[in-house]
Amino acid sequence: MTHSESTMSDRAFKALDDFQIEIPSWGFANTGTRFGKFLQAAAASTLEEKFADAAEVNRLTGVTPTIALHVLWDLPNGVADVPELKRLESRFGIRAGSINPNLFQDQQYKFGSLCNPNPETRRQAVDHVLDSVEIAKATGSRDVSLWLPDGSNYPGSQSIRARIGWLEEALQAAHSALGTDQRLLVEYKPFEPAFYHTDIADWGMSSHLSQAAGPQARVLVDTGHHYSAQNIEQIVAWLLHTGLLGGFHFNDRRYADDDLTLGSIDPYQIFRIFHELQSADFEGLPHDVAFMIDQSHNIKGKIEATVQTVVTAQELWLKAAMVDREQLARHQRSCDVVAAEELFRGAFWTDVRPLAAAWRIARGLAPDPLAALREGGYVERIAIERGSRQSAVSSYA
Ligand code: RM4
Ligand code: MN
Ligand code: MN
Repeated sequence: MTHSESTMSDRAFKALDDFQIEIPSWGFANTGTRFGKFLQAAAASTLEEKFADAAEVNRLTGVTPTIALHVLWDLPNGVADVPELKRLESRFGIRAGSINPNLFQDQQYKFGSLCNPNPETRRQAVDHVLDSVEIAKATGSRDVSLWLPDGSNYPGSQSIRARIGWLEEALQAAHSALGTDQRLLVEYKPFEPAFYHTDIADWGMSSHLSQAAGPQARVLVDTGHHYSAQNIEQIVAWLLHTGLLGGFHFNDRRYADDDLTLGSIDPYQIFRIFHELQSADFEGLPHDVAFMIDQSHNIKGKIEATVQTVVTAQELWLKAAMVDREQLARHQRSCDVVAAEELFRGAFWTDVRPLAAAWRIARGLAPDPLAALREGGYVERIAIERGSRQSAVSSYA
């Protein structure tokens, strides 16, 4: 190995040692579109099955020790379900990750949850968030990750400003229930399910609401929750600068909130986001960002899709680690546009897969997790075990 090759592999190993990502329980369940669901024999319908699947992904990749949970899909009895969850944690070696309230499926939320004009409905929604904070305390989860469907469909049908006030009050109430180590993550989304105005539509609104809620609130960036032309890495840079970046929901999209596999449509986008994060690390800018996946595997096999996502995330993280940031800073200072751009593009085009495979072998993992999944027979086994019952588990669509 030449000197530069060994520097490259040291850098790659360090980058991969630092990288972990949380996988969503709902990525293993049957989900669909608003037109219907296609059921898969191997889909998980119980919390136990979701933990088993998460453990298989972690066995193959070694970088997914936590699973994100949606309260009503995974812990419908609230804190009373936590002892069972603890048993699953020790049995499968997977921990509960972020706790996600469900403020979007019950009938009373037709006109909104935390922003509903009916004070009784707002109270119920706040209570659900407070229950979620309690669950997170009981599971030892740091992050309560909040996404609301709230908004309106027709101009003039709601007071946009009144709803801002209700939201501030609700988030302050949630924040004041947090333990000292916990955080409230505030997710934004431009539209859907509301199609005229959405109460938390962009990062500016999330930033304001996080600051109004309190010092432990942060913004959550879901990569699919932007208009096509938006420069997401610039939003990330601003949130790093203001200290408000709390976490990501990674996925990909071609049109809107498509929840497709990370990097499947535009891998360069994720590379550019990872570059912003790693350049903040390089410059010593403090930040604490949770990496989470938020995808819906409607067409692909669920475990296959999750493994593919994790491997893609590692590859793109590794490509971003290939940027020579000292050299890039020199090109930026001298405004050498083409040299800077070529250095940046060159990192993106580096084939990092051999480095990722070498890292896996060194860590006692299979060099190709997707191939190992196929060879291991796990999916075939659970398809036989689970396939006989097509129970309707609750999940979106
Ligand atoms: C939303 C949003 C949330 C996710 C729900 C299921 O579009 O992305 O993060 O929890 O979907
Ligand atoms: Mn999301
Ligand atoms: Mn979404």
